[in-house]
Amino acid sequence: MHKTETKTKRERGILVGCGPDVADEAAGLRSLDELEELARTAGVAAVDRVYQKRQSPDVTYFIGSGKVEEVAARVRDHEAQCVLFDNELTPRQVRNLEEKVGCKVLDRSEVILDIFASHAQTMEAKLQVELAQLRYTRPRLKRMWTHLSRITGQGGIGSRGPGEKQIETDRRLIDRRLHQLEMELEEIKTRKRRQVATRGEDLTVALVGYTNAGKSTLMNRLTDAGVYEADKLFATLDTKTSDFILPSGKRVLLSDTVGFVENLPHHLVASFHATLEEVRQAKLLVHLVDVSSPGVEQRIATVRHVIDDELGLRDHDELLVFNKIDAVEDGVELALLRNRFPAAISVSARVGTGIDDLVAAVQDFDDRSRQVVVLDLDAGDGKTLAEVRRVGEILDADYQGSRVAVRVSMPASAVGYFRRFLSPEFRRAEPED
Ligand SMILES: Nc1nc2c(ncn2[C@@H]2O[C@H](COP(=O)(O)OP(=O)(O)OP(=O)(O)O)[C@@H](O)[C@H]2O)c(=O)[nH]1
Ligand SMILES: [Mg+2]
Repeated sequence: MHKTETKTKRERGILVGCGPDVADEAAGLRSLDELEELARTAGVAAVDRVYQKRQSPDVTYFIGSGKVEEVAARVRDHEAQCVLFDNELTPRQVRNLEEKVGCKVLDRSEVILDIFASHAQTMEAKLQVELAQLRYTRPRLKRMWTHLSRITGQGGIGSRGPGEKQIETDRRLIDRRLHQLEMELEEIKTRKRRQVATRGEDLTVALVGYTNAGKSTLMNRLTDAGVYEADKLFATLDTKTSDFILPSGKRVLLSDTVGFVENLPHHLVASFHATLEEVRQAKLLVHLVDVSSPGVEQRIATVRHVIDDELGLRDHDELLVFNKIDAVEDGVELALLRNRFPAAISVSARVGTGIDDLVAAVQDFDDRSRQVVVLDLDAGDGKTLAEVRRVGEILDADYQGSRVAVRVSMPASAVGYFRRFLSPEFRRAEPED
């Protein structure tokens, strides 16, 4: 109840961005639009913005000292309570800036962290947010202490003694908690990995994409998951898995998960590895793109960068899907995009257009892909062995008395046919109804 109260009372904030050259300015301004959206989600109304073109950031303030004065003046004019920087700031820059502008200064990472903290619902999400917060806070302890000393009226610059000791203790406490969180999350990850291993006969698919692309809406269209969909950034922070059946009768386990955003702080992605475990284990990634948003290509690149580099899943198969085609005109821009990404499928998760094409593409992927499974057969069952040989390629066979464990690579779509021979680790955990 408290939360909604504070959320409705919006703080006023000034947005600040800084980029190197003219060519970059359009992207910089678009990024500021997104920061405004992030701010709105975090409960801050952006009342003004300042953008500076600058070759390299200033060590003391990030922006030039003249610009700092300008920001300070705007803070006074608008009676703003915070200044939000689109760029990553060092703890020292934050401290220097706060002194000059007279209100709190946050960078993009902190804004995103704030949203994550207020949207985290489940235990897993909460643990991950805490991990990200602590990882962010640890190198900034000094700044926090300095603030504290300023507020309490003692110390300030130069009185380092007790502060250092306090930082030492805090750092030790943080390290202990960090270790504990990492252990708990590792356990969750291991548990999930075990669950996924028992899904041998189903096709695992993960929905990935930029935040607000419509992943949860598509999830609800394809399955009866009933997940939360909303026109806000990072509405989903957990992974939810639900199923639907392909025309071939094969079951697809579809996972909806947290979205990505440009300049997503690295430590945040790292903290969400437990939640992203389903993405890691998926055979196919359905990469959903909101084509009604600005900077579509940039967003595609951002998501691919997170998947390839941050998560290290370069080898995963991707099916690119353009969403929200109901919200764009079928004009030049869409034609250019289709030209750039000819394999992409166009859908509207909200209206339902193109969903059949999407399902057909998933079916097609399944028909084309191969899977390695272990079948547990009666050594004398020549008929089944012959069938296995006909559809697949036997990699090795392990004879144990009258039984034989055959490791075989076969079309993924054929696995269901042999389901009663699948060795337990490849079988579905729950019984079929
Ligand atoms: N016009 C239109 N809007 C859509 C479509 N699909 C989703 N939306 C809207 O886009 C907004 C975001 O949808 P979500 O499904 O919550 O998006 P998400 O990708 O799960 O977002 P996060 O979980 O916040 O990352 C909602 O307001 C949806 O109603 C579509 O096909 N057309
Ligand atoms: Mg969602």
